[in-house]
Amino acid sequence: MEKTVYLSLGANVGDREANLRTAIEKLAELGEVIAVSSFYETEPMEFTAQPWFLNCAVALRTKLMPKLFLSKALAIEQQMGRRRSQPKGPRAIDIDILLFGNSVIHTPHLDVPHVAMHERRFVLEPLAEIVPEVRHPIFKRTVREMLQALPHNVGQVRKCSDG
Ligand code: PH2
Ligand code: MG
Ligand code: MG
Repeated sequence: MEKTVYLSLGANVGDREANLRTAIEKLAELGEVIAVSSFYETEPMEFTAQPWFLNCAVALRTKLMPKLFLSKALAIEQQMGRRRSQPKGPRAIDIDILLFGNSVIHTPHLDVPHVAMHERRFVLEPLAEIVPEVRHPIFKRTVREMLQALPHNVGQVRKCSDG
């Protein structure tokens, strides 16, 4: 069965825009890319002593099961030179699964919905641009509602170009 998966992509090392575009091209091999948000310049969150990120959201129709999709997304990160040193630190590319249809998945290597998506402006703002009405399967809130509920002062994001 085909499902729509929503992804958050981020880069803050190297040519950030080229990295996002390369990742989107590679993701197109895992299914049909149906929407890409604008690219957003975003303030680093959680681990703050690092360069600003470029983030975007992607919607993709896929026949792959979540675990296989995850391993292929991680393989793309590896191919693109991602090395895990500092947790939440600088990276050439990060591909995070936000939502996988309406699935709720809790395993040691994969949690869907993404556990922090509702707290992150750098995730919700791009996602709201492409699918404001999609609903979080646990909180039952739409992306737009989650974005509106964020405190105004956390995590600056600036829209820069179309994805
Ligand atoms: N990713 C993180 C931690 N902090 N901050 C921004 N602005 N964008 C990110 O993609 C990001 C982050 C962990 O993956
Ligand atoms: Mg991440
Ligand atoms: Mg990640």
